[in-house]
Amino acid sequence: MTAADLRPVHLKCEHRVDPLGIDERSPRLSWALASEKRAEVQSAYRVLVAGGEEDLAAETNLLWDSGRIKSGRSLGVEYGGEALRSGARCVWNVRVWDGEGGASSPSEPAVFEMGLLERSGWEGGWISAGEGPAGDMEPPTGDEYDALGNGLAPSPYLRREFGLEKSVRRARLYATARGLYEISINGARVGDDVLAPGWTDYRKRIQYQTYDVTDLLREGPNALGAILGDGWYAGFVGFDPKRAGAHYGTRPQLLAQLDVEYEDGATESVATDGSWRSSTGPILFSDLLAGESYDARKEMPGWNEPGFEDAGWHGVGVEPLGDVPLVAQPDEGVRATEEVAAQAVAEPEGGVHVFDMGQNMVGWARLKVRGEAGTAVRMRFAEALNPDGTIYTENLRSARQTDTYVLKGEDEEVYEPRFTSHGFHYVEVTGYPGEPPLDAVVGRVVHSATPPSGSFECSSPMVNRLQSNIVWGQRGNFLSIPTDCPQRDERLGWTGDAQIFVRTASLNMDVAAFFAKWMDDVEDAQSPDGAFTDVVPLLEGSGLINLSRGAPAWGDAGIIVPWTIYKTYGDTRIVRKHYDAMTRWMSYLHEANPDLLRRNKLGNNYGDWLSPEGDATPKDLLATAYWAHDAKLVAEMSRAIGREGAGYESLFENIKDAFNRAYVTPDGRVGADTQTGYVVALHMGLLPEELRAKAAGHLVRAIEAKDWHLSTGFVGVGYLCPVLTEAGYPDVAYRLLNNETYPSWGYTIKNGATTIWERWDGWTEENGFQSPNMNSFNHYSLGSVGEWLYRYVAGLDMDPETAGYGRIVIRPRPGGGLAHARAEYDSVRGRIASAWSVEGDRFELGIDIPPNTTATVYVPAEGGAGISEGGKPVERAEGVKVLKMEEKQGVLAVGSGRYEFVGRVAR
Ligand code: RAM
Repeated sequence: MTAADLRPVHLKCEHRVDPLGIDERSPRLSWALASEKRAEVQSAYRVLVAGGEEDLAAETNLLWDSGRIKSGRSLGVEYGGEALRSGARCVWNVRVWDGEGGASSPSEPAVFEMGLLERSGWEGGWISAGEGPAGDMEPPTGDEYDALGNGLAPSPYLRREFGLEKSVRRARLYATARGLYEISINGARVGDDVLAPGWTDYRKRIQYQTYDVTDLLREGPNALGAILGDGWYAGFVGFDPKRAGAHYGTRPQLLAQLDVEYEDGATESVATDGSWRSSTGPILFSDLLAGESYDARKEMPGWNEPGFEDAGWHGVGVEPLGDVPLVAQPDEGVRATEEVAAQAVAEPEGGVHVFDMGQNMVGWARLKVRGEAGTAVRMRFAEALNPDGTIYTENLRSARQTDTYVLKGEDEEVYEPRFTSHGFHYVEVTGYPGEPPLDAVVGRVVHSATPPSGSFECSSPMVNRLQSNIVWGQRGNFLSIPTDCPQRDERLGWTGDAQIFVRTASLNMDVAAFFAKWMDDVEDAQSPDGAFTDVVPLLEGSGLINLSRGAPAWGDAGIIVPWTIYKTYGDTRIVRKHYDAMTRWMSYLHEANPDLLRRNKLGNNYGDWLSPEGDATPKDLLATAYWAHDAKLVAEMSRAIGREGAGYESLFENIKDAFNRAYVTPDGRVGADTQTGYVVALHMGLLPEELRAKAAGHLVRAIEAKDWHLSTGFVGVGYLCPVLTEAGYPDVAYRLLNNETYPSWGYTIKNGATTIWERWDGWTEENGFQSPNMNSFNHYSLGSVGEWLYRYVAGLDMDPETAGYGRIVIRPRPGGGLAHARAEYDSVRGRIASAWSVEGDRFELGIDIPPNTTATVYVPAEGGAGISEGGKPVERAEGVKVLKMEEKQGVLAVGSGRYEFVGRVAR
């Protein structure tokens, strides 16, 4: 019997598609399911893993055969075959059985490959340019460099030639840097990662990347070439007005190893050692915040190919491997994923051209230019314009974000920087020879390449713009770590921003691997007494403000982020891995606050950061609420991994009691009667049942008191619309959504926002720009309303009792004047969709539910109207069970499949 209908698709290993170079010794395998039939389930599976495609197809020499396992499981199946060695390439597939016992065909094969698992597998050491300090080399000169005057150094170029005597069967390059690197073989760039190896606390953990370079090698002479940048390791980081030497190091170093396997099975390695040569070249300096300065006249054609005359080059310094763990990059890495064409170019001053990219974006620009050798073209990047059309750069603080290109004088020259990144909507070009055409500048969008997973769209252009702004904010700020902003001298992994946005992020893109990586950073930064930090990776000794530990709603990211990843992706390993860190945090809070009100060891207590009413919401109230929330989440995570969670459940109840005694009145008023106070109390389940409705009423009154506007800051904003909707006030939530006056999302959009602003009043008619001291136009925190768009407006949600969308809830909330709304989401179990439209009182809802899941569906049925599916009364529809018919809606249970419902809404 076959069940050709049920198909395993989207095979993933460690959350990724065909990952190369992983160091999980028992990799987890997952698949989603697709089928055209209704109510499909998986009753069993069988995974096969082999060392190559042929063996897999023939089912010979298998590394692992799971056997037929009777189970509906499709997530996180641990590889259970023989131990995998460094570099082992594994090809696998899965077949599944449906509810009737029919077998599917095997899936398309997928691949994963092990990285360098043992430290002893690394043969070389860390190499750096020259023998002495980097200052040995010719320093850049000129006004531009002098103005920086802080030791920015030219980028080292490193090379080595080697011969290969036989034809190559396979070759892998493992590479990393203290700093940033770009590597090439025989003149061809290796891979498409940028800003590798990414940011970690380099004193605790350094990521390496793995590349398949088989096709780049040839029999005979070959050459490896690398360019290094300062990056987070040695460049400007955060608001430190000097180079980051104080944080990690001062001169970049490369560690790389090329492992070659010949056709005859013999192997050979070429590693970073004393045989490499070094020089400087056209990159005068390249810094994440300062930008890049490139003199094309200094290019060295052929430097990364064999046969290049490198007699004038220096040797290299070699440092031993050291004992900082080298780990395989667990996520997708950073890449340039898209190009943005300039929309317009203006000339606000003679010779100053300003390109409008039509979108606030993050990355850099590719410049196309023709002119005389020695001509310097300068590009400055900004998010906004002054009234006279010149670029507004004050809000960048000390981040220079300027790239300079000096022409070599060829026909057409094309330039892109390597080791920098800018946040910008406008590019100012000066020194361009002649009139620059519109395509002289092309925007390159750079971010952690988390795969898109969801989309939301509705009938309101403003709301669609909001969704777009959220997604652009996510792309721009997920750059190896979740940052607060991409433009000014900050760009740090602020934990509060990450926790409030993570759920929204997980709907827009597959962030499972990205946050798994960042949680390692979070644990690296945790202080010995258990406190999670304000920023991750932790930056110590950082100028402007004194970063702290333990801040409410910031440190709590150490609980909320892994919980969200567990819930969204069904990933229990992230919970297991960080469970001790989480319990240390819980003890830290408890020891400091034995009376169960969180008033001690708060670090910098930011409160409801950037709320239009300042610190009106008592900070200790927020702190205590978050602690209770942590307790509840840890209890749930404990159960998920089979640990005792009861202690945390009672802790939750006890904090809840203390919270009520301290902040809640008998008529349901919370704290200082602010919106955020009610929002957290309701969202976190802190009120006795009988006071919930009252408190929700007070929340609505508090909104009315602001003339039906929100007054939430970073902390309250994410849960505001969900809480209103859950409490029976979707109309109020929609009112906030549709507002176009200050403060609202619509106000920022009316004023030209194409990303989420840091502050509700980033720019106002009355006052113009907010203080340049802190005014980013690309911060995602206030975009945490995004989850409400998916989960409530479109109604695509997960049953809170399950993880990984095992049970789905489809519950659209038509309203707000929307004629239609739609969300699609590639969950770990397969594609989910919910699309509704209203015409008159006719309500249509089309949904997709993936196999092996079930859904509860709420269909509006005003006045007890009947519901139909596929043209039939729902009672007779295949695969639909009516759970309840209520006065205004029907509650249905369905299995997988596509369904078309028609119900009725009030006119
Ligand atoms: C600002 C950051 C960040 C916020 C902290 C408290 O400097 O931009 O968004 O989390 O302050």
